[in-house]
Parts: sequence; C-alpha cells; structure tokens
Amino acid sequence: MSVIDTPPSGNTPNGGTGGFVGQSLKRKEDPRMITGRGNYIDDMVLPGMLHMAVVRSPEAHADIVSIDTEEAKAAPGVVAVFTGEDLAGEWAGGIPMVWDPPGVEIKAPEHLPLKRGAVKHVGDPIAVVLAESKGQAMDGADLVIAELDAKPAVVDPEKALEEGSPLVWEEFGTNQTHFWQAEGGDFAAAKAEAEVTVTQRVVNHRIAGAPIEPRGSVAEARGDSVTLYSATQVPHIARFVLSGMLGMPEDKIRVVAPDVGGGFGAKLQVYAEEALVIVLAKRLNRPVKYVETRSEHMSNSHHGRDQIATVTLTAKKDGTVTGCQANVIADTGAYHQLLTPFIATLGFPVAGGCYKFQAIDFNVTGVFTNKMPIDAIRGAGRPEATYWIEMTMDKLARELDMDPLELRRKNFIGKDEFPYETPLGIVYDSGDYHGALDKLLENFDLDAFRKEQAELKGEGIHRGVGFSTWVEVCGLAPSRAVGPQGVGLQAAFWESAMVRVHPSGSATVYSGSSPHGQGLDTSFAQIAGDRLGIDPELIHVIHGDTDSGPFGWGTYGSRSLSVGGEAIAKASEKVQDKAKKVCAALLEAAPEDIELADGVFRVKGSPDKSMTMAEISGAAHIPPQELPADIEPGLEETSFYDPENFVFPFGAHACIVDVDIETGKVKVVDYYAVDDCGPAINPMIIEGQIHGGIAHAIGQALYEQVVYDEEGQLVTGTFVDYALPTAAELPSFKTDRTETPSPVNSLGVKGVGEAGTIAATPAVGAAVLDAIKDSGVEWIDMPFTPLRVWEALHTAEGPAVTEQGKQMPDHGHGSAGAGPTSPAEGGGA
Ligand code: MCN
Repeated sequence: MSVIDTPPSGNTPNGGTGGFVGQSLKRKEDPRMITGRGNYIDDMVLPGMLHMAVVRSPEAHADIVSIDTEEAKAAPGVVAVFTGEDLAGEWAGGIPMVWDPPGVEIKAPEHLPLKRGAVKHVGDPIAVVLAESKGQAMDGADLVIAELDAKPAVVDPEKALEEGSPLVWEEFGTNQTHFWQAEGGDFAAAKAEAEVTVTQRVVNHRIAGAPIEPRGSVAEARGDSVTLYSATQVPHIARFVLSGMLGMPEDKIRVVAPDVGGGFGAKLQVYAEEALVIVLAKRLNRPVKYVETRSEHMSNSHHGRDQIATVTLTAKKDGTVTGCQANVIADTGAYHQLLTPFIATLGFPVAGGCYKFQAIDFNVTGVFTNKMPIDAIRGAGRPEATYWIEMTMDKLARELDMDPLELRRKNFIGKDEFPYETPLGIVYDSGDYHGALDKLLENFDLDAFRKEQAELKGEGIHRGVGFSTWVEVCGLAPSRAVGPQGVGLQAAFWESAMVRVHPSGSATVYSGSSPHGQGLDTSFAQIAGDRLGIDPELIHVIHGDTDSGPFGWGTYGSRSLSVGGEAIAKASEKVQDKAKKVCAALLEAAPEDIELADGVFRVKGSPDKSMTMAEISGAAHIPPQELPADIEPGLEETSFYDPENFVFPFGAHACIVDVDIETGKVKVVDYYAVDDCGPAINPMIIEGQIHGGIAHAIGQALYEQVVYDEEGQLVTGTFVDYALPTAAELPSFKTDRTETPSPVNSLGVKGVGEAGTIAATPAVGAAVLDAIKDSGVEWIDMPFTPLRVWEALHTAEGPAVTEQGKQMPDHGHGSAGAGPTSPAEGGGA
C-alpha cells in the first residue's frame, strides 16, 4: 500500500516524473517509532555485555590528588575500575578540534577521555566502573573516592578576560582562546560618517540540546575489529576521529547509528564515552554499554550559544543602514570539542541579515571558562547573529522614530539583486524578502492587531507583537568555501549516495546523511521515487552505518536535503540513464527516445511501448538474449556531490505575546510564520520542522538556560531546573511558505531543519518589548523569565505600566533596561 494520501499525478515542478516530490507523504519511519518498534541504543543487549558508569568531578576546577578505587572494585557485580592513569597508554590522541583558520592561533589544550592530573569543569570524567548491570556500575561509581584539591574557578567569560582572573589553563597564561575577525567594507568610515548610531549589548545565553533520547553507545570487539553502536548524528566522522584517537585503521572500526531519538546538534560530536567503551570492550573482551543519565546530559553533552555581542549599527537619518559591527565574546567552556571555537564564527555569513550594509565588521574573542564546552546546538551561530541583528534593527527603528517594518523594507536586498554578495564576500543565492513579509502581513492583519492592542491595554492586558525578517546560511557546505575558513583543512562537507534497484523492482538508497528525526527516510525516497519510477514505499533508505554505502559527513547544518538529497537525485538519475539504455534495447528504440513519465519508461510518442522499472531491473539482473553484451549487468550507481555554494533560506515571522505586568510572566498567544526553503519535497515534513524549530526558539527566549553558579556548580542539572516548553506553553503556529528556488542545486532546495530556531527568538524578544513599551524598559536579556521581566519593569524609568495603565510607584531601583544579572538566575553569563 502506498503511504501517499493522494495518487501521484504528472510531472513535478522539480523535473521528477512520478509526482511524489511535493506531496505530504506520511513519514515512512513513524509507524515503527510510535508503536514501540524502534531500535535505540538502550534497547540493545549483547551477550556478555557490561555496563559502564563514569565517575565525574564534583569540582569545577581542581588538581587530582588521588583516586581510591579499592572499595568500588570489591562492590557486587563490579568487574573492573579504571582511572585516567590506568588508561593513559590507550590513546594515540585526545578528542580533536578540527578548526584551523589560517593566521589565527587557537589555544587547544590536551583533551583526553579520562582526565589525569586536573579537572576543569563539573562532570569532567576521572574514572570508569564496569559492572554486570547498570545499577551495579552506578553503585560502584559512588564508592570511588577521589581526593581533589579545589582551585578558584571562573564562569563569567567577561570576568575571565580580566587581569587577575583565575586561569582555566595556567600554561597558556590567559583565558583567551583566540581572536578571529572578518571585515568587509570600511566600518570605521561608516561610523565616522553615520548620522545615527545605535549600540546594544546582546547576551545569547547557554542552552542544552536536550533530545528525548540521551546519548548512548555500545561497543563490541571481535578479533582486531570493533563495532560501535552510537546515538550519533555523524557515524562516518565518528569512525574517522576515533581511528585517530585510538590509533586503529578505519577499516577495523564500524560505527552504526541505530534509531536516534533527536540530537539538536548535541550528537554532532565525538565524545569521551564513545572512545572509552571501545577501549574497554577491547581490553575486557566483552561488549560495553554506556547510556548517559539526564543529569549527565546536562553536565557532559556539549552546550550551545553562550555569547555576548556588542553590536553597533550605523545609518543615515532617512533609515538607510550603512555599517554593522559585532564584537562577540564567545564562552567556549574548558576544552574544545570538534568545532567549539568555530561555532560563534558561523554567524558571520549572515551578520548583515537581509539588509544592504556597505560595511560589516564581525569579530570573535573566544574565552575558556570552567564549564562544559559549547559546540553546535540547532542553528549554531546563526540564531545568535539573527537575534542581535533583528533586535538591534528594532532599536535603530526606535532611534529613528520609524516603523520597524518600514526600516526593514527600506534596506532589504531586492528580489532582482540576487545573487547578492555581502561585504564579507558571502554570496546569497536567491531570495524574495519583500515577498515573504507581504505574505506574512496577508495572514496577520497588523492594523487590526494594533487596534486590538490598544483596546486590550484599556483592560489591563499588555499585548505586543514582534517581527523577525531573517535569512540563514545552511547546506553545509561547499568544501572549497569552508577550506579557506580553516575547517576544510581537516574535513570536507560533500555528501554521497548509492542507489541500487533490486531484480524485482524495489530499491535501496544508501545515504551518508544520518537523520535523527528529520523524516529523511521519506523525503529521500520521494526524490529517488520520482527519478526511478518506483513508489517510495518500495524504496528503503539506509543510513548511519559506515559498513553500508560510501563515506558521508552526516546530518547537521540543515544540509541533508540540499547536499545529501541532491546526491541521491544525481545517483538516481544515473540509474535512470542506464535503465533507459536497457529499456531502449528491449523496445528497439534509441535511448534518447525513452522517457520516464507517469511512473513508466516509454518510447516518446508511442505510449503503448513501455516498461516498468521492475521489468527493466529484472532484465538488467537476468539479461535476456536481446540485451547487448556491452550493457553491464546490475542497476546500481553512486554519486558524490560537493555543492558550489551554501543555500540561504529566509522568511518573516510575527510573534504575539501577553505580558502579565503583575508577575512578569510572558505568554505566547499567537505565532505567524512564512518560511522559504525552496520547492517543497514534503510540505508536511517542512511544517513539522518549522513547528519544532519555533518551539525550540521560544524555549530559549522564555524558559531554557544552563546556569552555573559562581563556583562553577551546575545549577540546572535536571529538567526540574532546566525548563523546556511543552505543548501547553505554545499556541498553534500559523505557518505558510513562499517558494524561491535556489540556483545552487538541481532540486532548487534550501534547508529548513534549523529555520524556526534561527528565526523566532527575536520575534519573541521584540514582542515582549512591544508589550511593555510604555514602561520605559528598552532591553531585557533573554530568557524573559517572570523574574527578569518583573525586575526590569520595577527598575524602569519613564511612565511605568500597571494594571489599568496606572503609573507605577517609583521604587528608585535604578536605570532603564537593567536586566537582572544574579548568578542564581543565570544573568549575563
Ligand atoms: N525538506 C523538504 N523540502 C525542502 C526543505 C526540507 O521536504 N524544501 C525536508 C527534508 O527533506 C528533511 C527535512 O525537511 O526531511 C529537514 O531537512 P534539512 O533542512 O536538509 O535538515 P537536515 O535533515 O540536515 O536536519 C538537520 C537539522 C538540524 S541541523 C537540527 S539541529 C535538527 C533538525 O534538523 N535537529 C532535529 N531537525 C530536527 N528534527 C528532529 N525531530 N530532531 C532533531 O534532533
């Protein structure tokens, strides 16, 4: 039975022929998942399997004086206990960091899976306990006695840069990891000539990935080979990196990502525990499993964001923007994971947003602190840049006394100006920013809203609207573009696909992408289905296994469709070409006279002379006498695709909130989004991705924050303290799309997996400020918790708002815009 709701009809806009592309097919992978038949790491039980628990540092910064493992070794069920010293000889290298930008010195400390000598953040692993059951391993871990000599810690990146701050790595003599800058145009001149200048300090606080399934790995050693099953977004990269860390040839390591229950970037990593289970499985000759607890996820899966940007925009009095500068302080945490110091840099391709700045200066100062490293969390660098550009554009509009949407429209890059090169040399592929905003305002009646807002204010309801007109860069990445940025010296970002049609006419597609919730089993099958003339239900997409199919770079950076999907299109088209040759030979026609239309291969102009893919594939595998000998048997092709450019999705969002000025509580009451990710492969999947992305951004704007106290203790170690939004906190989003094809790939597609997350935080932030605009509050740092909003209202100058619009009493608490910054509430850092 087909999974499609409506039968395929005619040609698709993308040149496919079965009509599967563009349809909202139900996700093939879901029935298995929602009926409990998924296969996640924690479902895996291998014969003789041991469980690993990790003993972690309770101190943020300390020297390791001694570790006593005797009591733990004697505990029931415990098979072995190892410290960092015990395993010191196992490592050919530590966890690597792969960014090496030319001309930039990055301080990179040794990063071994188990620490020796010192610990640098709460949760740093110092010993492992192997036992027959998970409970016994955890009980054993409690019995390991570590004597740690605590040292002063530093958690605030601005303080970490001050003279006399405790040093995370004394050997470097500074906490500054590096300084990186991209400048295009002359910002100094723009500033000198500016008629209007606004500057804003913008904090993008630390957040966690928090997928439903925590991280986990199982390793099994056989002979001189090992198989690692891991909840990872990047199985091929994991094998590549682990091979270096363990000094094992890649062909002896197989990495399999089974079903992965979300990642949001937190599984785009190679973690200490993945290396440890391999080493221990080999050493003990038994399979070893590790699954992190939720608290371990909070302390030891990488975090995201944690940047402070000082942003300056310059403009003429008529609202023409001229220059944009962002001085970014990026808290990297205590070590570097794969891309840690690079993450903030990812904001630079979209530093000027949708606007025609003549000069852009974007620079990043990286800083070590005694915290878990940051790395890519959904959006990675682009949500931060989008937040500060959009919020600062609003501030500029206030300064100019201009409507914020009018200011945007005045400075949008025009539809006819693409491809558009920014001052930083980035080429935006295509766009129609006015079109997206027009459509948003068709769906959301702003005039009616302003009337309603005024009426509600009379009733004591403080309602506000905020807009975000956003552009992002994704489709990571053209290898030749990331090379000069320093990532390509260690990695590339093309993608692979292998397409095999079986003798009976079903097909298997092998992809180097590694989905973990994005529905690629379905959308990839739609792309192949149109090009092969096969129902997607008969196409099995295999991913996440380094021993099946060619090398691939995984799923992140909203790249799977525009890079991996394009590779599938290309491999499928190669198969289609060969199928046409087979068909032509059997139907006694020329290959160029064969067309694939309405799901069959037929002779142009003679629709009666046709063959199905099943008939063709049967002939390709069991060649009849009529088939010429120069046609090789089989029907299987491989493609490697390295894009020429990134792709640049965009859109316009509007968020409507109510602020309860008595309690400071913010409620999102409505949300409108228009997004453009090129022609839809599967509109329903796009909608799901946008919904999830917006929810993620609302989470960051209003609720979520990883908080360390001044001593470096993690305050938000569980979901009791780390507040994730649920459906109850969110309205029903009103989504819509425009379709502007990208010239970069043949599908015309752009990414959407991070779009909502990149777009939505400024819409929420601007809505909060709009709701309380009469109060004199001009700025509050995210997250807009009730306490922060309430405190801002109570410290604001100007005609403060109260119930029924009455003037608030003057508490004399200071100046406008001072957000709370107490460590307990996580302010600032
Ligand atoms: N799509 C489409 N038509 C388009 C554009 C996209 O049908 N024109 C579909 C694609 O075919 C795919 C999905 O949208 O099924 C997302 O595609 P893409 O934008 O290429 O993103 P990726 O598949 O590379 O996913 C990565 C992205 C990232 S970076 C994070 S983080 C993220 C996300 O996707 N994490 C997720 N979405 C997530 N969704 C879930 N459920 N769980 C996560 O952890």
